[in-house]
Amino acid sequence: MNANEKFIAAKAHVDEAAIAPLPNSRKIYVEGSRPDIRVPMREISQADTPASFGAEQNPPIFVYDCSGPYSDPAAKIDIRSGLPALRQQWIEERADTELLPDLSSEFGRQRAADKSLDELRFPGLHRKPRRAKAGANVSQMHYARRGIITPEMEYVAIRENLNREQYIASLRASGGLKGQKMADMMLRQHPGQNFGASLPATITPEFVRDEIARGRAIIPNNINHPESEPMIIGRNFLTKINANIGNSAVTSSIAEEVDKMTWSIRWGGDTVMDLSTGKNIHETREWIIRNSPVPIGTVPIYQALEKVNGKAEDLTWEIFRDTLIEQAEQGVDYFTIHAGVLLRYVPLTANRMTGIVSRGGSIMAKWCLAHHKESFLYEHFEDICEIMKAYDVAFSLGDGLRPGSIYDANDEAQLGELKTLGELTEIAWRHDVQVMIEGPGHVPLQLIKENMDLQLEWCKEAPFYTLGPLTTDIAPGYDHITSGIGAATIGWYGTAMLCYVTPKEHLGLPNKQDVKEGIITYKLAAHAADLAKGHPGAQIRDNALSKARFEFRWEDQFNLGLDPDKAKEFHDETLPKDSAKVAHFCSMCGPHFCSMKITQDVRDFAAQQGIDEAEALKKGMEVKSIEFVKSGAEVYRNV
Ligand code: IRN
Repeated sequence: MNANEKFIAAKAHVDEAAIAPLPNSRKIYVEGSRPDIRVPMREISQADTPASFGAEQNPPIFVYDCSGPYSDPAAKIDIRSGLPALRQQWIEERADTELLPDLSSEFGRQRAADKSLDELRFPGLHRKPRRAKAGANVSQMHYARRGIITPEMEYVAIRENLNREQYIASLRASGGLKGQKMADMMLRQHPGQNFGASLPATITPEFVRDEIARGRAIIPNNINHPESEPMIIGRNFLTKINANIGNSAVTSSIAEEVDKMTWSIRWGGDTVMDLSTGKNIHETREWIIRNSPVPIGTVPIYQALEKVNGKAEDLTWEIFRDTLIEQAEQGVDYFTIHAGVLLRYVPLTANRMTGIVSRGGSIMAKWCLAHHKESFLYEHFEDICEIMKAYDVAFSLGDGLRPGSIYDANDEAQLGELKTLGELTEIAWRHDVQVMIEGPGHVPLQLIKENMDLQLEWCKEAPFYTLGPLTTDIAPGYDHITSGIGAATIGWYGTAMLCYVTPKEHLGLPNKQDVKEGIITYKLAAHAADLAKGHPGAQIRDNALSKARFEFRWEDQFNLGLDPDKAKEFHDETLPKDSAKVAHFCSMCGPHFCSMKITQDVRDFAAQQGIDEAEALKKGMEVKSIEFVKSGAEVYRNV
């Protein structure tokens, strides 16, 4: 049996590694104004501070949790039936949608009728597709502009606050020896420099509504994906990350793609894009959406191209439109649409080092040149808006002309397209359709700010969603890092969502390990941006981890990190014994050179002598220097 056949045979299978609880973590839910608004968070508990550091209680830390029911031991997961339809009630209550008797896309109907596909088909409860009633607009932007705060908006407001009030309360209540002082220390945050963003101390549902109404944030949640837990993308909120998965003609199966989705959200993927271009795209997507608690994005032109056997010039508006409807009725939450690749921009790429590197962009450029006509995506943009608002699919306006090398960064083709994306944003907003804008690509550090500033100006602050950018081209195999640097920088300047890049970028289809590596790299880039912007509460986790590190609470240091498994594995490589988990040193500096241990000695010394820390430091340093000279090369033998 190949991997796909095994999966189809088992069907209930979820990769154990993707659902095992993270250490010392518990899933909690914060209830909103009604009992069915239950916002998930991960609570990480900590050990008490050892007596030598003052024997305090350390309160639990709450972190954002994208993993959905997979990390809830009380949830019964069977991927054959899909996840519970969390938002169904909210959608129905609005009474502005209707169930369709059948799929309305031609292709969807054909696939449904094809008996030979039965084995591959998602077997769970068949959801009839839903669409807006005639004349209705079901986008969150439409509700927001009419002053309505939806349950989705309240949900994301609670989610963005990371339960900060509860955290502060538990911190104060925990008392400990230093009580109030510890609370203040844990909460102290640097003000950050936020380049024009306006971050409120507490995110309220009203603030969320306002940001969506003015187009500065989006909640991607198609009415046909009621399984999704609402999340928000906008520069006045936590920076989000997207993970790309999907098969190619060369490799991977439905099983592997569902596994990659659950794996991505375990490590913190806020959204997942299914970029499948291989076999059974329709069925693969159905399995992914029905089992995904995070929004799913796609690039519909990829599937449209499959339908015309890979011949870009054979694409038509009708085939594309049918594909949009097919995917909207399955529940795709946002579509990448490369409508800014205009005929007149294509010649501007002739003198580039790396031409057009976007898959969608190159397909559209080829079509425009073959027909010598303006792109049908551009010409039919208002028709596309009509489809988007009938299901609440958000636009992710594609950057088909993004630079694919440092040499091409911020050139005329790229910036011409960006301007057009700004014009299209205004058209979409006239239809109350949610929009984000895709960005590059490859950009050296010194050009990143200019790129961000132009996007804010031309696209009227619609959320920017960038692929990195890679800040140098010289490290194939390490492009998660070359791009993570750019991602943190552009995130700080105001990008709302960062599309991950894995170590396999430019080299091959990522496997599960690459997916994890890419996600962790992007989580840290996003968090670095949140710290720099001064997002309220972002620093709490840093403070907690640093305190654990200083107090040699090794297990807490691992558990509070983005990748507890790797931290523990690295530590245990040289000091595997349990006794090392309370030791006041690690194998990096050994027992005599640990700066944290020395600082603590200095503080104790100061307390004993009744002198201040600065004086003690001076004295302590003298003592240490004598110790240093005496111990010399002996040190490492003691480790
Ligand atoms: C994000 C920002 N710019 C591009 N992206 C993502 O790149 C896009 O959302 C999609 O997931 C991926 C490939 O897009 P192209 O190559 O078709 O443009």
